[in-house]
Amino acid sequence: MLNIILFGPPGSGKGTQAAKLIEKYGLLHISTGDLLRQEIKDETPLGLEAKNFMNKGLLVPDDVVIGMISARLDAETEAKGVIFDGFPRTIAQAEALDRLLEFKKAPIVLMLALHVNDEALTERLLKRGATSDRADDQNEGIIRRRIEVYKNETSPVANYYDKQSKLVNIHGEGTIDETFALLVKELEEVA
Ligand code: B4P
Repeated sequence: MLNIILFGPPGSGKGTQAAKLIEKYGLLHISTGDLLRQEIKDETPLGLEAKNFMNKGLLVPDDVVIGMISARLDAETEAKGVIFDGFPRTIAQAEALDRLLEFKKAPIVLMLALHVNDEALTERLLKRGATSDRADDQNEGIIRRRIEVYKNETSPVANYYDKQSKLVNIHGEGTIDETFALLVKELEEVA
């Protein structure tokens, strides 16, 4: 199984590139952001809890997200591989994912980490906020907090996979197609 993590700060292109990669490689896309937004839309208890954190630019608690991923993976038996988008975002989530995949004997093959400077991230997210209903993209203060949370809580996850020799850094400041080409080049070596 080709299990891959697409990693990077908010606005670095994870969701955008995941959509293109699943089309090319026929992989399953699991985005914790999308799953959480669906829970919010459905007004489930999980969604109501998550909304409080997401609208402030904070991470949703690990136990909530890990439980959600575990249920999603259990429901999946046929996939050729999974692109994890926006997960794991903490070391606790990374350890939990390793345990879940060890059980399935299908470990993470690669972490592709997108790098984009803070100003470009803020600009991209404000642009999306102007045309979408995502509350977390509509306020510059909240966007800056998400970037800070990424630096403090999420970026150590890259070191976790680097120690397993699975981290590949990708320049993410080019166009969507340029970044896609860089990702494909890395994937061709393991696919
Ligand atoms: P996510 O849904 O993961 O959202 P995101 O990090 O903001 O990035 P996304 O993938 O949507 O956007 P992209 O960069 O593709 O998380 C939202 C919130 O959910 C988190 O803040 C947190 O509260 C919660 N959450 C999710 N997962 C969690 C977890 N595991 N643990 C705890 N909490 C969790 O695109 C952004 C914009 O940039 C788009 O408009 C796109 O068109 C544009 N863009 C992309 N690439 C571009 C390029 N190369 N050039 C120009 N524009 C580009």
